[in-house]
Amino acid sequence: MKRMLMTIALATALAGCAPKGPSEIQVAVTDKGFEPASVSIKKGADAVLVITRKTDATCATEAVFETTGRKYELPLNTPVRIELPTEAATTIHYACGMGMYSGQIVVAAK
Ligand SMILES: [Cu+2]
Repeated sequence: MKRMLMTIALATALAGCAPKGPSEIQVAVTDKGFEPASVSIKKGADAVLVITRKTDATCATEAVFETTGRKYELPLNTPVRIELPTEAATTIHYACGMGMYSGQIVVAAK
């Protein structure tokens, strides 16, 4: 019995190594702003937005989400993971603190 439990524990640990979880949408902050500025995902998709600021040349050091008002600091060269609500088909807008650079995520119905 003990051996069986250990086998199960091992199998579970191994399964944990397999790549899974939300799909990552990579967006970079370059001297042109958010790139790509528009990305599309499917409604209901398990997705996370990963923003990595790669330049110090712009004021886009944070991302502010229009609908939620939530603000995410974007430290240089540090991927910042942002959970995306995808229950409804909508367009999620975000921008830098001053609204000079902006991006959007289109949650498409199909
Ligand atoms: Cu700005």
